[in-house]
Amino acid sequence: MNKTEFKQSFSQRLAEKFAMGVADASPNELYQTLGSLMTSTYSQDWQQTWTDYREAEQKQVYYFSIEFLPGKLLKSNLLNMGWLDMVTEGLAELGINLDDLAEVEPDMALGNGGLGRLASCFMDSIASMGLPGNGNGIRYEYGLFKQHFVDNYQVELPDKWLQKGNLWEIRKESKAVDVRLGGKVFMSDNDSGNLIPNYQGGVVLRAVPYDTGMVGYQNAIVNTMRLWSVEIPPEEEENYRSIEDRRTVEDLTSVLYPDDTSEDGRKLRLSQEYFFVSAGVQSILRYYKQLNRSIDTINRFIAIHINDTHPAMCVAEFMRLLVDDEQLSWERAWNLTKEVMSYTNHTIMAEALEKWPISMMGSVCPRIYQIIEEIDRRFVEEMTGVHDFDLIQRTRIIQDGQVHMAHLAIIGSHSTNGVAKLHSDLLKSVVLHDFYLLYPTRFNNKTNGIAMRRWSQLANPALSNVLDKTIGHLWREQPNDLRLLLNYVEDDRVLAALAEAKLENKKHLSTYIHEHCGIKVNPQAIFDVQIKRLHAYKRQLLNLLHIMKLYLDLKENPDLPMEPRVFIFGAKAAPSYHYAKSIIKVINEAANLINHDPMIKDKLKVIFLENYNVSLAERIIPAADVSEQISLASKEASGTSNMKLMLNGAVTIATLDGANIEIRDAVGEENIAIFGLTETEVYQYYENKNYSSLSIYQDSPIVQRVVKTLIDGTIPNIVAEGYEIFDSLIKYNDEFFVLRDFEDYCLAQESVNKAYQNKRHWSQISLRNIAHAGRFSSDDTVQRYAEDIWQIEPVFAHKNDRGVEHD
Ligand code: CRA
Repeated sequence: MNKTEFKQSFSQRLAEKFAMGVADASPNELYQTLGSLMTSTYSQDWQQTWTDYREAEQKQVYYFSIEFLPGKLLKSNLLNMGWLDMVTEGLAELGINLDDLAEVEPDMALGNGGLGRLASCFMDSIASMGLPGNGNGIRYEYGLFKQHFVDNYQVELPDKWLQKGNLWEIRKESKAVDVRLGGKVFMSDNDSGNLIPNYQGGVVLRAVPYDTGMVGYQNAIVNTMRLWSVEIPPEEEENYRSIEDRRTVEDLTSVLYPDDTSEDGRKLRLSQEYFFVSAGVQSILRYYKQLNRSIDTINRFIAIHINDTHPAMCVAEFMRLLVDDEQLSWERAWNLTKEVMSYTNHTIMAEALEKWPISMMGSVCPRIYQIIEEIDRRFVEEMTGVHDFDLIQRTRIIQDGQVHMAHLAIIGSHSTNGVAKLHSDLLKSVVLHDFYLLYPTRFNNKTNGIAMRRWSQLANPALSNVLDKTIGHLWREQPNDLRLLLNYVEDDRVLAALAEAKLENKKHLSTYIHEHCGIKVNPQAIFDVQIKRLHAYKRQLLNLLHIMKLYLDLKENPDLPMEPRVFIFGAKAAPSYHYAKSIIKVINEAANLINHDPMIKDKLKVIFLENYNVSLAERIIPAADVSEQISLASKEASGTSNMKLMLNGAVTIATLDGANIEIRDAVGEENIAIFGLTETEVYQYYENKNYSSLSIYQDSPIVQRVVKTLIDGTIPNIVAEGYEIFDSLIKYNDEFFVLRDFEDYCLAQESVNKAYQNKRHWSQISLRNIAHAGRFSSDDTVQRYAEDIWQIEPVFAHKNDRGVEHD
């Protein structure tokens, strides 16, 4: 389609849909029109992709994830369709600004943070690499809560993202499946002497899929993200007369659990997990059976990926279908299951390694529980005599009345990976060491990556223009080409152009900050950014304590030589995570104090932006000078905002944690500010049990002075929160070693401050960060998953030798 044709089709579609012309239409009507033009265009490719995959009978991967965080799809779909420039211009000629339409689209926020965003970056990359892959998840009626600050406290409001409909999805009634929950089950012989399950009681619910096209980057591939929604099967209607009864059903896919670490709403959460696992696995099997292939070869056509433990029941559900429905022997089914399944671990935080009480699992999905018991029994039997008793007891699935989901995922799959080198090493040496002894070859690393197109081309057009002019366009397809930028590290014009682009982005963000917080910030100041979920281990508190130090220093000496700084936070706290919410309150009160202190002028500003989400990230990241990646070493499995910020030229201040280590290796020591304990030192403290925050506090006047601001009235309105945090540091021995890393952090911050004074030098560091970011492209990450774990190939590879017999 060329621009003239586009303009024509657009106006025509608007007239058909809304019976009006451009001048009368609202941004929402224009957005709906553009969206419908896009979906009707890529639908042909979508259908063709389905057909190609089926005809090619190629192996496909199904990525099971309880979270997906795509953000907005309008611009990224336009980009991937190759329409972005044409549509931007065409609309402009019609007097429409594309950005106004993009504004209308609600963020699709069906995830909490890194885990969900990673899943969506993978969806984009899998399609863009032409790989046959599908997403499988839940269509939550409400996404992650909307965060508001009231009296500087976080308040959560429901995210009604579906209120105006969702134009990217298609409800596929014909692909619905039924899922059984609750009741009782007993096994009996059927006429042919096979064991079959008999169910008593419980409910049968309909899982209806809503498919969203995952448009590949200019390759005519459109993959599918399938999200399941619950409905009452029409034949069961009479059993659901009361509103309460209906509501219990609807609740199943109504909310995303906003807490990826705590134990709330557990039974409903478990039901959600089984619901989307069962629906997904059933539909995969139904599809496979249409191919008329022997069930014994299913492992050559299907790969199922378990993204964190939430979908771990895939193992048992797949077994159930093979054994109960397909009547395979346990041994045959088990071998197939292991070959089909693979698992990614995303955290070493113990509370996130899911465990379910056996009583609960027995009541939610009794047959699944039986199967898990049998897997567990056979595991113990197989290992007995080969490994020592204690090791077997520690690794078995059912222990102390609980089902250990990570154990199920590891035992029932052929691959377990971590998400950064350090994290994968820690899995082998500490967290999952016992399993590493049992299955050394199953463990591998796949460092996370990011969808470069969204986080550079879409989010940062100013930088993209400079890159195009400097190194040509190829980096847009091959992010490793960003390295060419290194040839310009001494080129003053390029350095100035990069600085200019950054300043432009900072001005945009300043306007947004002024509009949303009423605070004027100086775009020439250092924009220092920490954006991620609020969690104690991520140590937003460390950042705050350093800010308080700067504040006190400035109060003492208003002429202190320091580059003006704007500290920017974006973070949601889980609603039930009291401590994290107290941190938000304290940061907000400190911000209020500092921002309105006339002595401070614009040397120091603190901005906590409300409702951090993908779209806000797209605004903040291009404007960042400094990227805060300051988790306690060993705790952040990988991180991905670190990669996005680096790609946009921010300089990282980091502990040696997660993927920070790989960023350091890429850019070199001189282009990153590293501080703090190493993971080895952290573990030494654990081993020797000799960490004492109190002695650090007592020995360091600076630490004392800063920590006291929490309780001495320096920061107003935080009596309860101040004490809570003070106690966490002093009375409860500072779980995440904030005080231990404090002084080193201040030194690193001071080095950043110094470096910024020399603008040319700063731009050089920034340039080197951009130049080395290419290695964190999720295109490469999914390629490694495809080769090492899933054994899938691009459909083109097959198309080329179509006709050659394969099996
Ligand atoms: N919270 C890790 O903590 C990691 C992402 C994606 C996390 C991050 O360091 O980058 O996963 N873990 O791999 C997680 O969700 C349940 O565990 C995260 O997003």
